[in-house]
Amino acid sequence: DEWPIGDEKTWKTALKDMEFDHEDEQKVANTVVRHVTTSLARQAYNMDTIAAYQATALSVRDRLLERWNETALHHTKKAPKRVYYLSIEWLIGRSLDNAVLNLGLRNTYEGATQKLGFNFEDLLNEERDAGLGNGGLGRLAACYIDSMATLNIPGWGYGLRYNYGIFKQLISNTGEQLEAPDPWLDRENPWEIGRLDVAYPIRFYGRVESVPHSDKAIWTGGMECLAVAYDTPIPGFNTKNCANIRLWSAKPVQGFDLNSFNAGNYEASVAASSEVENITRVLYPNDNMYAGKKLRIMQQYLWVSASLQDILRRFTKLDLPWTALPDYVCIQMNDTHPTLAIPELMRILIDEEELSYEDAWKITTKVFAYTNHTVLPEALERWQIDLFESLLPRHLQIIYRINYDFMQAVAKRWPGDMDRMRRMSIIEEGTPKYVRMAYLAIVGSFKVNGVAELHSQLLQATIFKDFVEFKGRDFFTNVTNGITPRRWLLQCNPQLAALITHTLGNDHWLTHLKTLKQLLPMSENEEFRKAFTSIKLENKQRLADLVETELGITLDIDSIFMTQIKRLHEYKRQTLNLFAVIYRYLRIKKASPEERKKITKHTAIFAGKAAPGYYVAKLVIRLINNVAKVVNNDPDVGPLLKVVFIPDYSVSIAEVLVPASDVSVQISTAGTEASGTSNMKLALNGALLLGTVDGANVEIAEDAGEDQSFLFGHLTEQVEGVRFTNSYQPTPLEQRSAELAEVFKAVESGIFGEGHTYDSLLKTVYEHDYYLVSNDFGSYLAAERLMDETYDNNRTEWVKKSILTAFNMGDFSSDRSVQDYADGIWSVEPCEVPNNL
Ligand code: T68
Repeated sequence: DEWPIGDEKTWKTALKDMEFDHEDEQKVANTVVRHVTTSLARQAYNMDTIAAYQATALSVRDRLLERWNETALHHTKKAPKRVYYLSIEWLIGRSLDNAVLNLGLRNTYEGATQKLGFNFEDLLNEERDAGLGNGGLGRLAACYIDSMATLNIPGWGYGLRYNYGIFKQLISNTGEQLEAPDPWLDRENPWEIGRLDVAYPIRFYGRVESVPHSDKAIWTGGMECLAVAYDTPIPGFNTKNCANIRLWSAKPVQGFDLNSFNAGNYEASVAASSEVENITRVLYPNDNMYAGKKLRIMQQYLWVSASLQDILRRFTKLDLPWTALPDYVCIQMNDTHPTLAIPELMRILIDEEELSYEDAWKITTKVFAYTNHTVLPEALERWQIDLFESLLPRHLQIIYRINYDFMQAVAKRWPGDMDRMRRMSIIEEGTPKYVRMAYLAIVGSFKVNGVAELHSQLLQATIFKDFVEFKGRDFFTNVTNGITPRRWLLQCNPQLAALITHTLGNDHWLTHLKTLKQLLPMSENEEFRKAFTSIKLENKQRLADLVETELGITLDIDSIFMTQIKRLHEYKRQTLNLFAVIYRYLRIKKASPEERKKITKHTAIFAGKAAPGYYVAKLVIRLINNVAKVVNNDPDVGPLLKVVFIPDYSVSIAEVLVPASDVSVQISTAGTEASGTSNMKLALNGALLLGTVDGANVEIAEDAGEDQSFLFGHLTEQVEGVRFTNSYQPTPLEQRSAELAEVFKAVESGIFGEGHTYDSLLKTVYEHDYYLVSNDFGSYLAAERLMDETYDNNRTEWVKKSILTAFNMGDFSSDRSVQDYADGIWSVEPCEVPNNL
């Protein structure tokens, strides 16, 4: 009301000057040049491509911040219910292209920078990926925040600002993965705003004193540090709304060590505590594998404590009773990594806000929802009690109390059922004892979901079965994952996006992906098929160029580009694909020149990182690279088969691979892949699915139409039995698969390098074969044969399948997923920033 302070005319003129005409290339150029001379402190004529990128990014950031501010102001005024997405990983990749596309300023910026003498593509390629994630889980968070902004849902993401993101993958001369640090912040990051004034104290260790006649306790001593906020604005598409990812960085509390001052030890009192700064130093490079490291739990606590303090500070400004918290705040937990938020909210409400335990619990259990991303037992988080007790003594007390009450309730439902109590306890008994984070997440949440239909059913039938009986069916739900069509079609495949927009007559499909269905009849239109095909070929050529310059391998763009891009993991079975490649190679070698003419041309494309400590996964990378060396240089093979391992897989590399693929290889053992999301990206860009009946493949194949996909392999309900047989009544490999036995002999003979190198990899299949590689090998080869026939005999049919696949993917937009969360879990409404603010 007191605005403006000072002279009104001066204010208005200043604000007017900031106004921005979307078509005005000159004005955009001015802002870019101004950033070169001011923000970058360089002479304008001294502007190289890096400087041009940075200045352009800063100019775009200004546009984002205007929207960010307007959104914040509007949301403060309207006070809607907000959702907070807590994810320990945010795999956002590059931001410049995405930002200008979402802002509707792509052409203006391209034109302006061109007039300044730069090629916009070159500028885009100067940007480093923000690689603050391992794989699907981190990328999912990035797609969801894009959709939340686009749907005008009031929401923020919270995460950690790692100084080093996922490691850079190098491949040695022997084909092995090497890991180098990713110093992504070495160049200044134009997409973040450090908010050094937004900082919260975080405590570790220390002691707890109880307060008589109350639930309250006092936690003191130990080590204190600060969590400092860094914001990354996330623009919605075709809306003014702008979301935010707030990342925390650990910082020592300085200048308060009065003891050191008094002792005259000034230097020690200002020395940075390296233990504290290590907390947010590096992203843990494991996916689907629990490691149990102390620094990791410290990361988790710093992150959830700072996020909660921030969320509650915002809520307290509304001046409402604590019982209103669930009407204004919903916290979605991306996996169990933020589960400490449950005892942390309890601690704050009880110890600091002086609520009773019961009142605090009533509130807490209405705030949280939990998304599970895996059924693999080795991936479930369980923290050792002693570690927990020393770091977070008060939280352990609270967890014991939560578990006590919970066990009482279980005992009441099933009197005397001690085995059930043992199974369901949040505390796993034994030496040592553990805290089971998934169970804590379930007990403290109001809703739990899986990430694809099959996965959600499996959760309820297996690892959470007891909890379904306790909580009832409605407590568990499914939200199938999705991907943002802005990045994964408009941005990575602009030609196809343009064809779609042109054919439909508008770009409504970018926010209503199901309208792609209207294009299904175009599969019968020859002219459309031609256009569609030539776009695929252009994208394949772009990838071929990259492979030629980076790896010196020449690809034939008339071959089938088969793509398997994901983390290396035994359950994902890159081996199945690779062994089939070797089998194909052996077949080519044996074939006569006449027979060779009949062999379908394949390009096998692999990319992905292995966790640095995952020996078998790293052996797979080594074998892929050594097979590639032999196959690509064998004159008998020529263009019939090429094998490519693209090093250092990242979001920006995915943006090249996805639109260039003909076949999407999704071949995890049935029942192991929770959902998958590369399957969605590839399908949306017209790749046919070669996959197992697993994760979201099921829904993709169903929507694409069963004829469009090549499914194979044992089904989930068969896996356990086969696995048992493999383990306890093993038969020789030749009997399980003669073809695979032949492949193994070739590997052992040393044609891909010293035979014994791969012993421990082959052994996993010879013995136990937990993931059914040998059992599914035959049907995988059969699926490939069917695929080859279609490609060779009826290319028109192939293109039709590709079109039908792409345009049936409307349900896999992250807009649909986020809307499902908003309606079914969060109960939040859109709160759109008016256009004429
Ligand atoms: C993936 N999980 C699932 N985990 O494997 C995939 N894990 O099926 C699913 O599509 C995707 O999540 C999204 O729901 C992961 O990516 C991790 O990266 C991870 C990271 C840290 C700890 C455990």
